[in-house]
Amino acid sequence: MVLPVEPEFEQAYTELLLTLENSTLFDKKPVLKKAIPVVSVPERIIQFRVTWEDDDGVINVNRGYRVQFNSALGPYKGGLRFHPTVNLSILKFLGYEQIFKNALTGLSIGGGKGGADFDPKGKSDAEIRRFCSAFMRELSRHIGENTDVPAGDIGVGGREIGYLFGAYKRYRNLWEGVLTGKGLSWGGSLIRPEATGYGLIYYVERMLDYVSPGDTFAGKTVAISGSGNVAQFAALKAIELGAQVVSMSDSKGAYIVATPGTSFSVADVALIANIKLERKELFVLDDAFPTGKFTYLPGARPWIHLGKVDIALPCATQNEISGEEALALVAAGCKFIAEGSNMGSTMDAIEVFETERVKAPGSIWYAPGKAANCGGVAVSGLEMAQNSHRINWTKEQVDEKLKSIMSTCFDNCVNTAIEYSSEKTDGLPSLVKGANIAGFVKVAEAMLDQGDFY
Ligand code: NDP
Ligand code: 8G0
Repeated sequence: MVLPVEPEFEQAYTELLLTLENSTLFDKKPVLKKAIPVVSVPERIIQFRVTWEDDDGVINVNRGYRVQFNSALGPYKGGLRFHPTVNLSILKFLGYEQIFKNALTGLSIGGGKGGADFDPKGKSDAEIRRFCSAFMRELSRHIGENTDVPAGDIGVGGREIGYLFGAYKRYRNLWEGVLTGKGLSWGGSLIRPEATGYGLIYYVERMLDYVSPGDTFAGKTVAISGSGNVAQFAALKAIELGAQVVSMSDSKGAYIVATPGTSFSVADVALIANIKLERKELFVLDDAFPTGKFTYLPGARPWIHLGKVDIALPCATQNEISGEEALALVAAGCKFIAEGSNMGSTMDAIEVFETERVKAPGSIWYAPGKAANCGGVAVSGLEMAQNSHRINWTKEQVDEKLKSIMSTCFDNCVNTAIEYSSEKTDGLPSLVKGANIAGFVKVAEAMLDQGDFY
């Protein structure tokens, strides 16, 4: 057997294809099958050298990338990831997911992703600034408000977007909405920092209400992984709605509440936000957290260490729930899994969730990232709209639009799953099929109209 050279991309590609083939889509719309070999090759990949000087005056070299995957629906749009593991396989999987996710927002945005194998951990602010400047020296030739609009992702937050935006302006002599996630006083949108985490919770609110009309987050036990942007705001919204958040984690380990019925508090999440801004590990908070409140598990992810749990929200990175961990979640009574992270679940984990859904109707419901976390890119789309009109909406206006986009996305997933299902079950519709089919159909039909295939 030939080993895939792009394992993450192959995983995202195969996962999408299997769900399309396991539906009635190509019986009903056979011409769209021709889109697959076309849509799965990026329109363009830019790969470049980034050299920058560290605080000791030593030259460092990193690899920079931008995958401009698909522009059928609008300018390429998607985040930039700065992490030592970044490579083309990871950026192609992220860019591929982004195409269909962006379609699900209902906005006019194409799909892309980029980043560098640069590790922000242990770097000074001056080093980060020099790296961002050096990265933008090349990237600035390839992006623009009507061609490609990057944003943050893992390792790229508000501070880095500021440095990148400043560098773009200096290289191109243009003030334009070329990046999203900008500061509020220079073109940013209210609610963009909160959008992915809040949107995830709004999506799960619809899932809860669909299964048991009137059901809410109040009193639910919610397990979260990660402690970055997405995890923090998912936790805060869940707490606000009366849920108990029982875990948060980072790449070094996990904190789990020591006593059932207790929860991370708003103050605990604020402590986490502060140390993450300084690029520190969660365990530095051992003395700052209330004594005895949490158990720290070094090197662990939360999933197999939980007591009873109602809702699991992976919010760290790809492949962070294995098949075994999925079985542990089912055994812990978990009924809802929704991904804040991109491709949070392995293929084995999805298989567990989907098999269980069909076998025991009402037992478990899985929402993939491209549906459940589309709130982030959606509010980025709203930031672009505000920039081009040179206006600013209030936080209530943006939050309302975000809620409406998440709700419409949920309905689209449910209705599409029902329309194209080949399942003989009266259980819950497959949100993974619904999301994949709805996203794919929108993009493929636009490509057909535009002559990308015929
Ligand atoms: P952040 O950089 O703010 O936080 C990332 C979190 O995940 C940190 O807790 C980090 O731990 C942890 N993490 C990162 N890499 C690994 C790894 N290899 N193993 C274990 N833990 C890891 O990123 P975001 O919160 O923005 O992104 C989290 C996920 O959400 C990603 O999958 C991203 O693509 C996705 N996403 C983000 C959106 C956004 O708007 N930001 C929108 C939609 C999806 P540590 O601090 O130790 O590095
Ligand atoms: O705003 C964006 O374009 C963006 C940033 C980070 C992640 C994502 C995503 O949808 O994965 C989008």
